[in-house]
Amino acid sequence: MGGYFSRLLARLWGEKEVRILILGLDGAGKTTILYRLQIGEVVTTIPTIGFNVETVTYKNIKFQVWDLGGENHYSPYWRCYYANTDAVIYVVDSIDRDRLSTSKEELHAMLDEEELREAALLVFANKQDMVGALTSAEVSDALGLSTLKNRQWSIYKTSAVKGDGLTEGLDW
Ligand SMILES: Nc1nc2c(ncn2[C@@H]2O[C@H](COP(=O)(O)OP(=O)(O)O)[C@@H](O)[C@H]2O)c(=O)[nH]1
Ligand SMILES: [Mg+2]
Repeated sequence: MGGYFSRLLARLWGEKEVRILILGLDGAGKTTILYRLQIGEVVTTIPTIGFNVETVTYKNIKFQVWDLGGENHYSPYWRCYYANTDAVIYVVDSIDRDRLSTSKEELHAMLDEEELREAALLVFANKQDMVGALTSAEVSDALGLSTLKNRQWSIYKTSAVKGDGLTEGLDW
């Protein structure tokens, strides 16, 4: 799969740095996705501001991952990372019905940030390999995606452990 992503990402090559954030509640599958992409070494740093950021850099493309919600609730420090973001990949645990409303709140609070006004939104309705996973339409409803204004967005169902749907989403 690494080869496929390499070719896909080659289309984004250029002088300009491309920044993609992978966000979502803890346990959604973000770290699994980052490793699944197999595009480079994952570097974990804990900045002085106190939360874990995982970074993979591939040519001029930088993926950065951290958890929303929990102790990080609406952290003002996230803003340091929002500037010049081209796209946000928002990962949702499609089996975790109890936390979908929290996930929705965090998503909308994040998108309200001025620095992310131009960023495209790709939602991964993850863990589709599990019995009882909500469909992408159900996840979309739960997150209120149809209410988003002036936002380029799309949702894909994925299984990070199987690697399903990731390429389709990134292709978008
Ligand atoms: N069944 C299943 N489990 C997954 C999937 N993606 C992640 N997981 C599991 O969910 C747990 C949390 O994943 P992780 O990537 O650490 O989530 P993060 O907190 O968002 O980084 C781990 O035990 C993963 O193996 C998936 O698509 N299907
Ligand atoms: Mg993680």
